[in-house]
Amino acid sequence: MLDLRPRMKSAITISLVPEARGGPFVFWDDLAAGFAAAARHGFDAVEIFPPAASAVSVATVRELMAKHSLQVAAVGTGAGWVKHKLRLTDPDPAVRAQAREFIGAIIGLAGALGAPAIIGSMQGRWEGAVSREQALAWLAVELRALSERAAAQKQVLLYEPLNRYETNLFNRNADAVAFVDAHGLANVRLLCDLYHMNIEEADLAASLRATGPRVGHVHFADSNRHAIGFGHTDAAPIIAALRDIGYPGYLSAEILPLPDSDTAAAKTIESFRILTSGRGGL
Ligand code: LER
Ligand code: MN
Repeated sequence: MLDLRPRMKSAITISLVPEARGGPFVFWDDLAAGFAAAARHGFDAVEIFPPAASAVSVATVRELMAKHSLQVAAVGTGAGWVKHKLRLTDPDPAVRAQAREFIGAIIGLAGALGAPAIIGSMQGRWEGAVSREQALAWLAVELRALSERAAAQKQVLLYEPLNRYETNLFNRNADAVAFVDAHGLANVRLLCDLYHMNIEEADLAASLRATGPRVGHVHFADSNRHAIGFGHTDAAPIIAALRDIGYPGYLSAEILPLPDSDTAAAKTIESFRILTSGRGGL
């Protein structure tokens, strides 16, 4: 029978942030070379991790998109933390305002490229004089303002639960969904990173099924944050869950460039094709 469920799409990461060196990005430093490599490997899209919105020319990216027939899957904001130490839950209101501005500008850039922006490490954490309750109250205010800004660009805002070593706000999808629902944040979707989920969730496929229409983006990473197929995550039930919830979005490889960028990209697209063709496990 004809399968009318939406097709999932492949994406691969390009980091333009030297300070993030050692982080989970496949291609580095050179946007044009990253686009060319993504096209050579047969990806549908790239995910861009810029140092700031002002560092990227919309016209240049649009030219690269047209030249290589690639979409932009998402734009990351992590440089706001890695480079500038800006967090949405910082005790200093001036820092929170700068964080909001930094992310707002990236929402503008992403929107011009037809993509959503990601809030990952810029969510920050509760610590010191800041209670969990206070940090979550600030987070709710900022997610509301930023998701409205995204809606004005006809985009959702992606919020990413991270593992316990990177945040103490939300580590599991169900807790993040409960928070987003409780605050009526209708334009926020979850970025479900399979690497973080491998650390925090009891059952990755069950968690994705429960998250359902709140799944807005997926970071496609194996247990060790290498390409899917290079670790021990059982990816077939995860893809089955995403198919069953009708997930129409990207499987985006936010992974370490190991053993090298090209091998990581090649393994990712090979795994993506096997898994999404319905030919089963790896
Ligand atoms: C960002 O998408 C992420 O997953 C964090 O772990 C930043 O490294
Ligand atoms: Mn991620």
